[in-house]
Amino acid sequence: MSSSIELYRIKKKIEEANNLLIVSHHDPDGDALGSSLGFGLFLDSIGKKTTVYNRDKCPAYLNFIDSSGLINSIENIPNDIDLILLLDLNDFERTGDDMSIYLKNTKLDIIVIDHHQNPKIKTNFSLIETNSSSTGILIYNLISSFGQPIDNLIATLLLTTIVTDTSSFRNSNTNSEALRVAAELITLGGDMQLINSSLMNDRSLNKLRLEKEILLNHEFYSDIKTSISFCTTENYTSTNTTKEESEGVANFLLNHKEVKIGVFIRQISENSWKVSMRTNGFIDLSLLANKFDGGGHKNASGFSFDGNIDNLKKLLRERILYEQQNPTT
Ligand SMILES: [Mn+2]
Repeated sequence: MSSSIELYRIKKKIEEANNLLIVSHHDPDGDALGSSLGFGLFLDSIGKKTTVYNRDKCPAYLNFIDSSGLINSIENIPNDIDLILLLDLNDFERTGDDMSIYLKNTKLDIIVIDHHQNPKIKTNFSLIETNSSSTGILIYNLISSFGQPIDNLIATLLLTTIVTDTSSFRNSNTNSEALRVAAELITLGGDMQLINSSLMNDRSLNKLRLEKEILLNHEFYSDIKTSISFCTTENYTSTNTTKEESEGVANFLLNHKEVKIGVFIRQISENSWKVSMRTNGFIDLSLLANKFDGGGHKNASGFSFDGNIDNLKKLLRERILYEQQNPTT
């Protein structure tokens, strides 16, 4: 089905609903929060009741976003919800355990609006554009179809989705649509200055200390053009930092010209790790992540791993070498 028909069906479905629940993925980024809070504000402005849920709170680097209306517990979801929207995800598991159970048990219709590959949710209402730089762009198209004005708050939230998901227009997913929509959002009052200054001035000395630890753990494998670094729970504790302060390490590793794949591994608990991978078109990282039961995009993906980190690095290196020697076209 063409996306304009999908968009029309979804718009109609939303018009018929009164009390909507918007959910995005846990550990939210600028796209998850900008899309859900931006669309929530828009729905409020056209007279709907809206509840915006995320398992986790707004991270410090996005604290220019007003997330005071966000709920983090499924107990606070109103009983009279009549439609559910899932944004920037396509797998119930990405919402967290509680919400995942809630979604599996609900009889309500579910709309999915997303730009990730390998959709896992079966629904009659989905708007999925893997070429779109952010979910916020799809939300922008959807809001535009209502023919209602977009105010400067909504414009800033939607602009945030593009700036963060393209790493300030530097990732290879930056296309003409991203630049056009960003320009239109700035015309509508989107505050690029606010977004840029918040994203760039979030550095603390503790973060610098954490980065030192992460760089001490850094290794470059020239045969697979891959930089791998990791951060232990001890590194976070000793520098008085949290996982938020290590956001973007995989991208940072990619900033070096010999590096084609940046891998950042974060320790969750003794034998549990979270892996983030970034590239700019070198190999398809979504396929690589799938091999480890993870997911994501071609250029940005991740997975969780239980076991020893040396074993994890060994498996990763073998798999990356295999993918490089057997590229899937
Ligand atoms: Mn996204």
